[in-house]
Amino acid sequence: MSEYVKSLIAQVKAKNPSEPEFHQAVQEVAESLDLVLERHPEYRSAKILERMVEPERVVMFRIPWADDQGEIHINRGFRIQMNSAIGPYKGGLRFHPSVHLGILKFLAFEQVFKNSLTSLPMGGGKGGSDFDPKGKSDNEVMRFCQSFMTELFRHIGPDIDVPAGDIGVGGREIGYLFGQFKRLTREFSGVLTGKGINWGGSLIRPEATGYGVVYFAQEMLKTKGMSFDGATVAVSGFGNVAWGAVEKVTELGGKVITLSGPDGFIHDKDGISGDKIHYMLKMRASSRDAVKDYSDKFNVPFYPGKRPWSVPVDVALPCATQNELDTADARELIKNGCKCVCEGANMPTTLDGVKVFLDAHVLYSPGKASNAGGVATSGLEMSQNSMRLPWPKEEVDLRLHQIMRNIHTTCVETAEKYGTPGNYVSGANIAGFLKVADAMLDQGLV
Ligand code: NDP
Ligand code: 2IT
Repeated sequence: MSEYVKSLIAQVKAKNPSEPEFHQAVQEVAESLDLVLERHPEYRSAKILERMVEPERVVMFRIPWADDQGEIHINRGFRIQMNSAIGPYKGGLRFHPSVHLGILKFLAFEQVFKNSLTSLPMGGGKGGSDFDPKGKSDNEVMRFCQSFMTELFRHIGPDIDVPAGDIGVGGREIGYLFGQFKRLTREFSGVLTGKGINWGGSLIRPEATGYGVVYFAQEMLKTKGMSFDGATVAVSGFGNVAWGAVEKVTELGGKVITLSGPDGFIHDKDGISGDKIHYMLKMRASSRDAVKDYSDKFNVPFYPGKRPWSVPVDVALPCATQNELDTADARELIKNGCKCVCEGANMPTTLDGVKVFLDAHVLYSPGKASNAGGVATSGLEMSQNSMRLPWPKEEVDLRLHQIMRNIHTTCVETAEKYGTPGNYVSGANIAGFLKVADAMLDQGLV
């Protein structure tokens, strides 16, 4: 690592204390950029990276709401408008008790590079709240979403900033948020993505992140003459991303044998297919947030408090949350013969875990490349909204598939060009960076 990058990381840590996830995300990107910054002194002299680690704008606000008993609660809301060099800010909203400024800054930072990789005109942003949707009634969720939007609406717009879902924010929440935005602004626009199909949403958006992960993994496997046909697959999580991934793996002839939740993981040797995939949606909608329900229903082993990475598989798809796969997990996967790790979640592998995969030369892709199908399809939803013309399912899926293939090619070619063949981390970081950096140079000191 160059002295320049070392000192940049040190500055970020000093200036943003108590934000370890943000430090982690910046470090991963900055370490990949050494050679780029050496070859292009203009980025250094224009302080492009120093600008990129500072959000263009952060909005933080109070969200008061009343529960079904009339008791008043106060949550905290955020929107990080990270970078608008290549398009309006774009990125999801996360509702989870662990949300704080640092988590959303890490996600917004990742989003900038991810959105750049999609080749669509989208800048990077992220937002959310420390609200815990677990165990809340429908009416409570609605009142919370309305209160959240009552402040957020003044900061977003279809050409300004377009939020979407993430952990804890799915179709139901997007509906309540959209309703309140429309009421406050008297405007029916594509201000959010992940909308319902009857009111501006895109077909395939719910499946898109998971499908995209599998399309990307398919391309990775192809480089080694492998495929999903007959492969065993470990998936973590059981939310939106995991669900789409399980469905697509199964369609391609693979067998998903694990799912996980905050309570532990299940091991279904027969594979998660048919009605079992549908049951994942029921589990998520129950707002119990427990994967044990699957083992009770289908009578398969449940391992409380454990992660799924000890089960021997050909492919691992981490689809739950950040830092859910550490060094020991990475070593265990490799020892058991895993050949490909393709991230569905954002930053699910720790920095040291990533090094284990890279040193072992297993196929490994960072989330910002392999989970870009979700936001890419959000971008396609924005296009359809602007045209006021919905596309059929086949067209959206075709475009999604093409975008994932292109991202794969971009990562492979960029890694090669910058002397790190086969390294998807440097390929994704460098390619994502270059497009945004050049746009920033073009637009002057802003
Ligand atoms: P969901 O809310 O549908 O599912 C995520 C769930 O995973 C949370 O409810 C959380 O439960 C649970 N979880 C937390 N820790 C663990 C763990 N260690 N093991 C298993 N499950 C755990 O979210 P999504 O499926 O939308 O998102 C999953 C990941 O994918 C996130 O990293 C997200 O940022 C990323 N992503 C999502 C996209 C999208 O379009 N939705 C697009 C691209 C990336 P608990 O609340 O109890 O902690
Ligand atoms: O992390 C992500 O890319 C998302 N949560 C999706 C963002 C979006 O705008 O669709």
